[in-house]
Amino acid sequence: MQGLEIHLAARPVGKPQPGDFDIVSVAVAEPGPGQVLVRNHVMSVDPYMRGRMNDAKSYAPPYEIGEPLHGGAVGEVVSTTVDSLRPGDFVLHELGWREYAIVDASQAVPVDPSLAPLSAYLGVLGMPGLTAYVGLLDIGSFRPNDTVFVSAAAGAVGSVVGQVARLRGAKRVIGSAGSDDKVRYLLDELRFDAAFNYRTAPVVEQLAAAAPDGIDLYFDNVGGHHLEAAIESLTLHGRVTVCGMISQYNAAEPPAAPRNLMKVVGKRLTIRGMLVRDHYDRRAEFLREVGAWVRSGELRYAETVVEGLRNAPTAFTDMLGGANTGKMLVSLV
Ligand code: NAP
Ligand code: FER
Repeated sequence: MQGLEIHLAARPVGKPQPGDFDIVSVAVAEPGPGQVLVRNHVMSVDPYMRGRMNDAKSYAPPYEIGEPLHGGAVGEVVSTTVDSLRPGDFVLHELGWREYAIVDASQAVPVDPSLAPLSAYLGVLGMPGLTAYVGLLDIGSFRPNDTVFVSAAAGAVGSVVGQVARLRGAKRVIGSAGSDDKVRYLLDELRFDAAFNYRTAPVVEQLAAAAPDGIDLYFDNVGGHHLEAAIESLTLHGRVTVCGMISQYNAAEPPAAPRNLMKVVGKRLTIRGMLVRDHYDRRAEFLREVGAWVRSGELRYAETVVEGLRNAPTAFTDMLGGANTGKMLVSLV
């Protein structure tokens, strides 16, 4: 039996191009001792993958040229050499970007398709949802009555940040996004108090108008002018969770902003970075609270699903450009 996988052909310069990826047909192997063969049903494309395509030392090692890419995926166990996993079981694992994966059973987390759709384990109830939950509550020290601003607010992480803030009793939740449709989605579906399209006018002006009394907490997914604007609007002792800076992931030049970091001093701001890998001890609590809101419909989520492994590189590049509302996913069956 043959299966397709996506290899890194070349390190992208700027925005990834189709030639940076190879689509390769390989023979599907049998699982060795302690392994399972998984047929992937759905895989994730995530912003951090852009960083791993560069040959730069970072918190995660670079992808290798000529090797398959990897990342979160959910699939069905086809054959197994272990007693703990049976054919037909569904598992979450880290060998996406391929139709079939040989996964060490120790690296395969069983998921229950009757509790939530398989895709949810890669988004709202998965790594991005946990990032939002921990980043808001623990890293950002969210308190009821805070005014919260989140960028990339219509995305996988941002949409959970804004809704958890609302459900936990924020005074005001403000989001920014890159299209008028996304702004409408934030206001009408996710019930943000205010939202704006950062492409239509300077962020600093739109944020000041949306938050006349300032913001207490900024959840940064974007960096650059968004961070600069947030520093302007933050109140005394305000807090920033630095989750990501996607405006820089394809950039070849250092960012032009923020230029106002000295205001961190006078305002006594706290700016704290985070990596979700440090916080899996919070997963059970996260699933309890956010899972209940998802089941009750109080917390909504969207997915943008691209079909077929061949389209995964385009899905990835389009996600970096803002084509997704909610989590960007690739379905493989
Ligand atoms: P996402 O928000 O679902 O998708 C990325 C979005 O970023 C796009 O849809 C686009 O939406 C926006 N974007 C792209 N370029 C932009 C720019 N120049 N300015 C403003 N917005 C831009 O992705 P996600 O998975 O939820 O990730 C969101 C952020 O969280 C990223 O920075 C990611 O690296 C970070 N993250 C960090 C951790 C951690 O552990 N630290 C874990 C997960 C994610 P628009 O249409 O609104 O532009
Ligand atoms: C991202 C997704 C995940 C990201 C970072 C992570 C900064 C971190 C994962 C980890 O904890 O290793 O988009 O961007």
